[in-house]
Amino acid sequence: MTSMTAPTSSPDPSRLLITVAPTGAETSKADCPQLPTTQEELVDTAQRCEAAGAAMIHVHIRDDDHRPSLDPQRLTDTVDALHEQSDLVVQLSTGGSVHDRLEDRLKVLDARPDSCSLTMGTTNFGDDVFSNPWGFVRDLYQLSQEREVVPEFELFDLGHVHALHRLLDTYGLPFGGRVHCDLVMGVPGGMPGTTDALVAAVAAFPAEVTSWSATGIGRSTLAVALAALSKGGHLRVGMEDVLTLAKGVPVEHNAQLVERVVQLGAIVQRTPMSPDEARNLLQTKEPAAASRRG
Ligand code: KMH
Ligand code: ZN
Repeated sequence: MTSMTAPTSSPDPSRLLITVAPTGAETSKADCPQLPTTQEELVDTAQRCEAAGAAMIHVHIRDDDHRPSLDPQRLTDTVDALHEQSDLVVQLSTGGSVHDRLEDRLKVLDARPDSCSLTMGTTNFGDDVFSNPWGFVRDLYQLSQEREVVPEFELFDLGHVHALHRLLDTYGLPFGGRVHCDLVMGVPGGMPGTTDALVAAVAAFPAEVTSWSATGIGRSTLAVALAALSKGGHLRVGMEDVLTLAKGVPVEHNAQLVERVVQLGAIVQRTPMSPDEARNLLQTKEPAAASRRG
């Protein structure tokens, strides 16, 4: 894989990749009944968010009791259902929940997603620890190269940006040759959701980075979105990261968060990318014809 070179075509700067992260692993269905946790709810979310302007979905699944799950069959069924019933680029979380075992997180790639999240280091995560030791990062990266799954590098801290330099220098470019990052900002334990932190992280990116998005947790969501837009980045939004539209106003459907950033993008003359444009940007592998909506 080290022989891959980055494609040279430059993406259209007026296009905006919107990724929706609708569920996450940290909020309970009991606390937030509108959180999409069943396959039916996830498909509805994908369809409504695609109609609203999203091009990629970052997926965490739940079990029959709505608890976070990495069940291999359920992951495969979810990827297939999303491919069959939406056009979105399907990105599976390999982060899972803070309680998931590293070996189970590696098996996520068996479900053959288009993309997978790949967090570049261990982070304090509120009162918990989100564990990503170097050996795990390396193994997951090499597995993504073998399985031809495009990673999205999740950067929770400036040190994660430095670790990305080390990874690319040592193991070469990802499958497809593009390097796409997502700054996850405002996690208690990671970098703050501020313009200053975003500018510092972007300035430290390796030269190989071809595209990036950002998301701010909780109240930092709008500050991070505005900072990312002003630096030419893309956006991730969703109930994994924020549960209110304003103080005391709960999100009722993830599509509302997508619609809001479509409006922000319009102010700076950025229009939402289609899923096919996102596939081209990220150079994902074409899903098997049978499993992709025709
Ligand atoms: N649930 C967090 C501990 C990812 O999806 O890759 C990790 C997370 C990152 O959400
Ligand atoms: Zn996630």
